Amino acid sequence: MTNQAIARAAVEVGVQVATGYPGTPASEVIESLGLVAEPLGMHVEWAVNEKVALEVASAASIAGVRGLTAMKHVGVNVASDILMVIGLSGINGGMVIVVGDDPGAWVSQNEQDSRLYAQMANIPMLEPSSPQEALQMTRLAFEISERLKLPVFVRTTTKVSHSSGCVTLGPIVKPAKKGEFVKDFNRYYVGDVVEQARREWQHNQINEMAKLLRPLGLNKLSIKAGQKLGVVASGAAYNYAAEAVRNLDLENKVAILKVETSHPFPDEKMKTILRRTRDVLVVEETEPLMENHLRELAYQVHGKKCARVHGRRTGDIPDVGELNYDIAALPLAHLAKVPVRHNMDEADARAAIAEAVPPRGWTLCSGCPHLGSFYALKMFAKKTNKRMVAGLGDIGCIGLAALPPLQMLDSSYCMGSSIAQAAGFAYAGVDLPIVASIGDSTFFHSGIPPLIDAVTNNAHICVLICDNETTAMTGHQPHPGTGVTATGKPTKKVSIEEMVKAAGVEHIETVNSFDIMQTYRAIERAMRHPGPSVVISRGRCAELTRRDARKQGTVLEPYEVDLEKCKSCMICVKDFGCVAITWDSDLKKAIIEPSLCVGCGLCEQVCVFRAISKAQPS
Ligand SMILES: Cc1ncc(C[n+]2csc(CCOP(=O)(O)OP(=O)(O)O)c2C)c(N)n1
Repeated sequence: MTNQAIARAAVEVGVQVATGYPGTPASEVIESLGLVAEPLGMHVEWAVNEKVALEVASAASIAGVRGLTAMKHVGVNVASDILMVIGLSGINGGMVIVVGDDPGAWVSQNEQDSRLYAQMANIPMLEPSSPQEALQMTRLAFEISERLKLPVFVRTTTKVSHSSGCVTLGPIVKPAKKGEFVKDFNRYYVGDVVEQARREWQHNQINEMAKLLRPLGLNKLSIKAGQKLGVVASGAAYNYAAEAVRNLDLENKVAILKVETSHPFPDEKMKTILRRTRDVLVVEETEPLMENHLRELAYQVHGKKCARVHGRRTGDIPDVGELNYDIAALPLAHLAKVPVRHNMDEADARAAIAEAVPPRGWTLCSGCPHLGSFYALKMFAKKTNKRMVAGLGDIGCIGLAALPPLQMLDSSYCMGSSIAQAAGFAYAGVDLPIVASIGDSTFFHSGIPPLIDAVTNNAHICVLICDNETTAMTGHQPHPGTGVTATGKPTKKVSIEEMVKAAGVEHIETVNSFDIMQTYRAIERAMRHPGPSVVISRGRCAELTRRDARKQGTVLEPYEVDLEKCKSCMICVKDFGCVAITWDSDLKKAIIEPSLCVGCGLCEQVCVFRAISKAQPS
């Protein structure tokens, strides 16, 4: 997998400090390194958030060892404060920032093009299209970084990050270096007069990069005399475009520039393709960056012999969203004046999947502790004057409580936003009980400053911290509250209760997520408190419970419905919504699928007719 290939490159070049914060599609880089950290003597950590991750790894690199940090695209927003200045001081040991973009926002709140960050921070960026390239380019990125003394981005997108292939490995260099700090105030004290000089230095380094690249053979341009049509593409988009060229039998007719340095762009090769063709189709994700840049270069090339540029801005490719083979093939066929040919393998695969897999909505897992927390909140909401609360949501599995049947969240923006937004509602005078719901990992990531803010300004809000003892949504990575490091070692647990107390919150209660009445009463008491209050609803993630049972060889005892007692009220199906409970339309009764039930007992508490209980062993 590309992410593993990146991790492998880090091992091959002797990275000594690797950090990250979980986020699809980039998580496997740090996960893979965590597995080998100990024998290699590498420090690998899941940092509390992306800013801290970048600060830790870049400091190690300032101290002369090689560092790497990995995050998803929105993580760069969090890390952007340090990102904007780290290039001014520069680093010493090679430093790579891996960023996984998510065109189409399949697993994210937005699609966002990290190439813009590379431009804004003026930090070089390489962009592989396959696992093999990911390994080679990451190695190269370390070399470039050390030569230029700048961090280097390696950008992937979901389809590249998660694609797999055969990869030729290189030798592993065992790092022998110890970090050393050579003081240099004019370099590391970024600001004021120093900033101007460092900015100039950074610009010069970027200009140097063009020279460095020449012998490395990056940015492959394939062009022959007489080719009137050109394609400029990068990353996953290059794969779609190259496949379209092959499938449409245009190999001899189309010039292709595969852009591998997304900052700085390969201007000379771009100008060549502009000069020598009549039309250039730009296939890129997500913003029309190369397209705009090519138009800018067209002014420099000027004269009649400059190609027209086609892409997202000309409507040849849709404005937004992830690309695919068809999106690339259609305008290409049009410009080449050949009939379009669809990729039948893909079309067949899609049809087969559609037939084999029934459509399924997003949902919380069966036995998820959040089912208990939000059912309790729903009970509370029903008892309020207006029979509703203002539910400010956050990122993570809890976000699924916004969907039917729970529908207890009215919003979701970005990590940590729920608490400050709830406070904003309170100051605005919103006449509803205001509840901010946030996961445990998110609380550590960015929930603490807004909680302090709410305390200082005495916001009348209830913060529901749903602690499922893991960073569930991204694959169960540890966080400061779990007492485990990225390498699986036990470490000090940071207590959420103590953090909340230290923030100055006066009303704090911890409840068991699997006890609905206890949680409900705690929310009720919390809402009666005049200032900010916190309810920590704690219950182990159901997936972890399943894993624990598999590891320990224990059997999870399922619950069952007593069909005689079931009055077909459907509360468990329509109001609660654990996916282990289904409706038998022949019997007109609720039934529990034993293979999905983890035995959490929430449904027993939900059933008003006491028809649900632990199954009797047969
Ligand atoms: C800035 C940023 N970094 C990372 C992510 C990826 N991400 C999405 S959900 C999530 C997990 C949140 O974990 P937690 O708060 O514990 O909630 P859970 O999923 O366990 O309920 C993460 C890290 C993101 N969306 N934004």
